[in-house]
Amino acid sequence: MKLVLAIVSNDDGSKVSSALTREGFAVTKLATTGGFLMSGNTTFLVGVEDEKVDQVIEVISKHSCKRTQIAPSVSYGAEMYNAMPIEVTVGGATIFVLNIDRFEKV
Ligand code: 2BA
Repeated sequence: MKLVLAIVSNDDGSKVSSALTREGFAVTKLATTGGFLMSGNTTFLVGVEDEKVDQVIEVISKHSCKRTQIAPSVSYGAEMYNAMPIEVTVGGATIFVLNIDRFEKV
């Protein structure tokens, strides 16, 4: 079994969530914040059998758009640098696939 952990833009969160649910996957959504832009994004946890991982990634990528965003200032840890605004490309989705040693529902 694998855990697919996918970070998507808040703008795509509902579409991704609906599509995964429609395809029959169990999904948990977390409200998260990107460390660089400090803006909200959505993180999905999807536990699936190994052979379904590619299908999950396909659904997520189909509904996650690449977009450009302006980072008004650059933050590194607690310090904030008022540098020139820079344009960054965000998404579609940042996806991690983790091995699951054990899965229980009790
Ligand atoms: P943020 O950390 O807010 O990053 C937003 C976008 O800013 C990134 O898009 C990337 O294009 C740019 N960026 C991030 N860190 C940067 C840096 N140190 N210098 C210059 N540009 C930087 P994505 O790569 O598509 O990432 C979207 C969101 O996915 C991130 O939001 C973060 O929440 C998450 N993420 C991306 N890579 C990650 C990783 N390796 N580990 C954990 N979370 C990650």
